[in-house]
Amino acid sequence: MPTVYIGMGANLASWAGPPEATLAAAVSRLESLGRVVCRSSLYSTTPVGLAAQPRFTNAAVALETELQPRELLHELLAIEKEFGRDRVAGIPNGPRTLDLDLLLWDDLRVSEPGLEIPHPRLAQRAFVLIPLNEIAPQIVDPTQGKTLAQLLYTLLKNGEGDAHAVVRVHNEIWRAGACRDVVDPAEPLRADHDDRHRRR
Ligand code: PH2
Ligand code: MG
Ligand code: MG
Repeated sequence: MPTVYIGMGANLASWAGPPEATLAAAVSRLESLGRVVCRSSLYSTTPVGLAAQPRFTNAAVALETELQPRELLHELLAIEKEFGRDRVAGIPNGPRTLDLDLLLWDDLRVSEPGLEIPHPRLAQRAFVLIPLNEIAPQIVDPTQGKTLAQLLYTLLKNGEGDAHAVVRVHNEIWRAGACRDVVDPAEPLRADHDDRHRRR
């Protein structure tokens, strides 16, 4: 089944509570779209693009789903709305109750109005790459031909390494779990060349 990586972010409270509670509740909603196979830790991150706003809470999850890209995008926008996201009143890069971004979808590349996969700013954003690298360091970004670990290394080397920019936080409400905790019974049956990048 296809695996989709989704970036999550919030810096305003929603009806579910503070950002970390919103992200936890949003994962429960994502479970209705497929199977959430792993989730990163929570991170407190310095706002990028517009400085005068609260710090963000960011995370990344992997979702196995049979939905098509447009269908999933539609569902993600609906979930954002459920948690109070107002795209009409909101300002670009501004504060929000919930942001759900399609980051990667296996080897798929889509460039259409309103839908771009991989996410076009993936490699420039530590608040995306650090959580994503935590759950999927070996995944290859098909536009760059590089693993997430390589992209993160390059980003940090180029001076995006501010210690306060992306800080891992612990919260009881959130249960992090890397993909390697998930046992895939089909794994040993896959052809070796297919398997090589997945081995852990
Ligand atoms: N999202 C943005 C703009 N800036 N900054 C941080 N730290 N985290 C975000 O999720 C974020 C941002 C637009 O989607
Ligand atoms: Mg978004
Ligand atoms: Mg975003």
